[in-house]
Parts: sequence; C-alpha cells; structure tokens
Amino acid sequence: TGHFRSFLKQGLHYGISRSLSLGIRSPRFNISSLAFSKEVSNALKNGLPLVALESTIITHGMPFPENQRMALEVENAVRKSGAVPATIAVIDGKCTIGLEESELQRLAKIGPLARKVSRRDLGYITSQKLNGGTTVASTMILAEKAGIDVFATGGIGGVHRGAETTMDISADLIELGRTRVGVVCAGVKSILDIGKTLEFLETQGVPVVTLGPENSSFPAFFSRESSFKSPMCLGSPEDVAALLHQNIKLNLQCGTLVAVPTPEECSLSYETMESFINLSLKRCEEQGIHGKDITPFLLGQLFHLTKGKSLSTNIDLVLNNARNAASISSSLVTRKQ
Ligand code: PSU
Ligand code: MN
Repeated sequence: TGHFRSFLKQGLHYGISRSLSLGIRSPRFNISSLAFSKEVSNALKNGLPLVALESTIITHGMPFPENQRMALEVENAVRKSGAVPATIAVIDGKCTIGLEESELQRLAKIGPLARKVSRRDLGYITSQKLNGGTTVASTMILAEKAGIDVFATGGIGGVHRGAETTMDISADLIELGRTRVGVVCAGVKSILDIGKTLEFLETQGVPVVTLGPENSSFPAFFSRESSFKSPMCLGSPEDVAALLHQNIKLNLQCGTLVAVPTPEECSLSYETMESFINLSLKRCEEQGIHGKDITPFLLGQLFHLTKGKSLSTNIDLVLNNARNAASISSSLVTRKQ
C-alpha cells in the first residue's frame, strides 16, 4: 500500500502542479518541479495568507523528538494566527511545499541523515532523489517559486566570526539580496559576527527592520538586545506588511529581513551566552569542524552548556516569529487585494 499511496500522491502532485501552471501563478517559474500539500495548494488557489517554514531547523537545528514537536507546534501556531503553514523540504528528491504529517515525522526522525540543502545543493539533491532539510536560502528560493511572500524561522545564517580569514559567510545573506521573500527571524545568533552581518546585508541592499519601538537594537536571537542599532524599526505587523508591499511594488527583487526580539520571559542573558559561545567556538576550532557543519555543531554545544535552556528558548522564539509572520502575511494579503 506504501507504493500505492505514493503513486496516488504523485498523481495528486501532478494534478496540482498542472492546475498551478495553468495560469494561477506567475509563468516565470516552472511550477511543475514543485510538489504541494493539499492544504497549501488550496490556500494558493484561494488567495489565503501563507507562511513558509524552513526544515534545516528540523533536520540539523534540534534533536529528535523536540524537532518534531517544534515543527508541528509551529505549524499550528501559524494556523491559529490565521494563516496557512507551508513547511518546505526536499522529500525523495522532490521540492515539497507543505509537508504531510507523515513526511514531517520522517524528516524529524532521520534528522542529520537528511542533507542540509542550501542553494548550491538543490540540483544535486533532487537529481539524486535524496531527502533534505532546506536552509533559509533554499527555502526562500522555493517559497518565491511557489508564490509565498512571508517566511518564518528562528535565526538566519550570517557572517561568521573570523570570516576575514575563513570567508565563511552564509549563502542566506546573498539570497536575501536577490530573492523576494520577507524573512521573519529573531535576529542573528551571536555565534556569528552581528556587526559584519549587518554590514553585509547593507551591501546586498537588504532592508533590515526590527519589530519594535524607534531606536531598538537588532536582536541577538537568545537575547532581545545586542550592541547594534537596528537599521529600521516598525511598531506593528501591519507596518511591516506595508513595507513588504512597497518593496513588491518597487520591484526591487530582494528580500526583507524582519527581526522580532525574543519574548522577555524566555530570553537568555547576553553575557552568559557570550561566554558559552566563546567556549563553543574554541571547541569547534580544536575539533577541526568547518564549512556547513559549523552551525549545527555550535547549536549542539550551546544546548549542552545551557543544560537544554537554549533549546526551549529556541522553540519559544520560533513560535513567536511564526505568529508574527502569520499576522504580517494576513495584512499583506489584504493590501494586495
Ligand atoms: N541559525 C540558527 N539555527 C539554525 C540555522 C541557523 O540559529 O537552524 C540554520 C538555518 O537553516 C540557516 C542555516 O539557514 O542554519 C545556515 O547555515 P550556514 O551558516 O551553513 O549557511
Ligand atoms: Mn557557512
């Protein structure tokens, strides 16, 4: 029956892909290379607000079973806040927009046995029919192709400390410079160089806006504040939607980074995290970890050093981002009508 079900599903995907390529969405994209869940294709057809969600956070960002629980809770938080969740991943080589619960559970279970898929990996993973968790960069690419304007995650990749010698700069930043999706996050983890990350985003022409009062600092993921001033501040999800709408109308062809400070009650002290991060970075160097393995390694170290607190904060802030992204997406849909 497994085969029969997957046969049925492929048929369904084919049907949906066909109907989407028959003119509902922009003809620029080869929509037939995407597979949609029923919930997402229905939302796209009816113009409902959608929120894209990434999946590297599931496969490489958190351990099982917390990753599975988080992913399902985040989807429900989006629904409760009035939008439709579209978790994006590569399943058996298919770029999938909206996972069925069984697919999500499978991805959470295999965890890091799935590939970490950024822009450069998409062709390889799909041609080899592998499973992959999509990073912010590749989730943005697939969300844009699907016609989804708003995307929620925890933290984005950035410029690593010491990048002046290692050149380790996340492809997420380049993607923000060229793909038209609003990415809602809790700022940038201070495992990265926040200052250089903001400079790089400026060079890429990416608007960076913090949801908060004038003169807010750019948040540092676990902590609500950093020593860097946010380039822009907006007081409400509606104002953010107005900004996204304007960026669409100006046809700038770049993304927007929306930072939402972690809720007060679950944020961790900047100084404590700073010392844990320095310790983790030292271990990273000692163990010769490099490239795409650095971020998952550091996240694992912080989990141990904070006795799991980093994980619960991480889950809480993703939920908070998802709810805000749903409000932004709803408001944007109203504006576009
Ligand atoms: N930062 C986090 N948690 C994460 C990631 C980043 O706090 O799970 C993941 C995201 O999927 C992000 C990716 O897109 O790591 C960036 O990886 P890299 O630095 O290798 O580009
Ligand atoms: Mn990197």
